[in-house]
Amino acid sequence: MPKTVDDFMRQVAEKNPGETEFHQAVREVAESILPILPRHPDFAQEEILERMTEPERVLMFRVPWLDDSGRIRFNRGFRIQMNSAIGPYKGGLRLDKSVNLSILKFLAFEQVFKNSLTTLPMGGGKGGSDFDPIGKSDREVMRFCQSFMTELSRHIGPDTDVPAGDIGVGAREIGYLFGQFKRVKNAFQGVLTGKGQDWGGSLIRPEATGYGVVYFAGEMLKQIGEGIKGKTCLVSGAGNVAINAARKINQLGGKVISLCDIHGAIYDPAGIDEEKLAWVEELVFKRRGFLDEYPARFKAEFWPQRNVWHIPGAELAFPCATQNELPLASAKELVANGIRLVCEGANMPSVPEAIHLFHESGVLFAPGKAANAGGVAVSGLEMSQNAQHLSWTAQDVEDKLFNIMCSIHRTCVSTAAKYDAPGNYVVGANIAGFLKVARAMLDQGAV
Ligand code: 2IT
Repeated sequence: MPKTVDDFMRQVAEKNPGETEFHQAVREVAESILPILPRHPDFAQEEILERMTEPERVLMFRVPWLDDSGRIRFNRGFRIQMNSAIGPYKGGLRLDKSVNLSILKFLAFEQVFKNSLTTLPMGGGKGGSDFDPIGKSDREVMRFCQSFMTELSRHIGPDTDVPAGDIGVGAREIGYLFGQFKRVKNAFQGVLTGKGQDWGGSLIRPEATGYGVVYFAGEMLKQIGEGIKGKTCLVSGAGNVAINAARKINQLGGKVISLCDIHGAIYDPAGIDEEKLAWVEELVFKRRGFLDEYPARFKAEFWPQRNVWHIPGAELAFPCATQNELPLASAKELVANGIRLVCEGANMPSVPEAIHLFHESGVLFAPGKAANAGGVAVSGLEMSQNAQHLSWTAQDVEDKLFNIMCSIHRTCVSTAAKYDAPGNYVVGANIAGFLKVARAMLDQGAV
């Protein structure tokens, strides 16, 4: 008798009490995988899905640092080494005050399936800290990163675990982390991705997640004989993913009318073109400012403490901010306003009820683990370049990124069709991501 999703989730919840985001991510996968286990009795017999929900290793550590006044501060550091069946652990580091064990386990779990979909040999991991970078000086961020890496350096390596950026970790933080790793290990190694271009980074890595999301949406639209050109788009977020998704939408002839951050949303009906995006990029990453400055510079409306989903007039939506940023009420607004496609740039931005509504309403929907895989895919390409001690041109990397996104899209479509859920990208991504890892786990025995 196959387990029901509720039975399966009861066990997961008992073993991981209170970890609501982790439960949410596991349930979504279990809903896709449990129904297919009768077709793959080995996977059920060997408890593959059950084992996948148990991290191979969880590291939690104290991160002490001195603030600018000389006062001692400390945060909690984490690295979840979730699954190494198909390659070294790979996944970002997040610095945000919301970080806790549940958030990082959900992200690490998602990363396993996402990395499997990229076609590259990468296992899944995630890490970070509840350190809040907002309002911290450069020097404080540096001291934090150095302390964090002093501990993390014992547990990572180019063939073991290769972290990268995520929310709150960009070029600046990767630089400080890399410098400290090199110092304590006396080794110049490709142990992080997202590095600076002068010291082992890959061209297009900063753009990759956002570009990949839009390439994926383009492939979805191609299926119905359409494209990005001429489409009005809602984008949420104002970080690396949102900015570069907006940039690619512009390049492909679409129009972006929104962005948002922790203080609120902007609505710019004329379109957020490349000049405006360059200004936002400088605001966010150089001046460390917020979008409430936008209307003083460009003609736009600013809604304090609102998300972007109530804004009418768009056909495509790209949630590129954070988990659960798109609640059911917002999904209802999107559907009522005639949205036709939702393509996730963030990890798990749509709540399960929102995804359900999109499916019911005939809205094309792509989950983050497929649509935002371009970021980690180009991280994989950065690892290849490091291993070969050479670097590819921007055009080379972008062509490879495009081909990988097309391949992920094809895999989702064909897998969904094969397992009786045609057009369902959630089912396609979950099953395809699962199968490769599951086969590897089966081959490798009880480890
Ligand atoms: O969510 C993600 O895929 C990332 N934060 C990027 C991970 C990576 O290793 O590039």
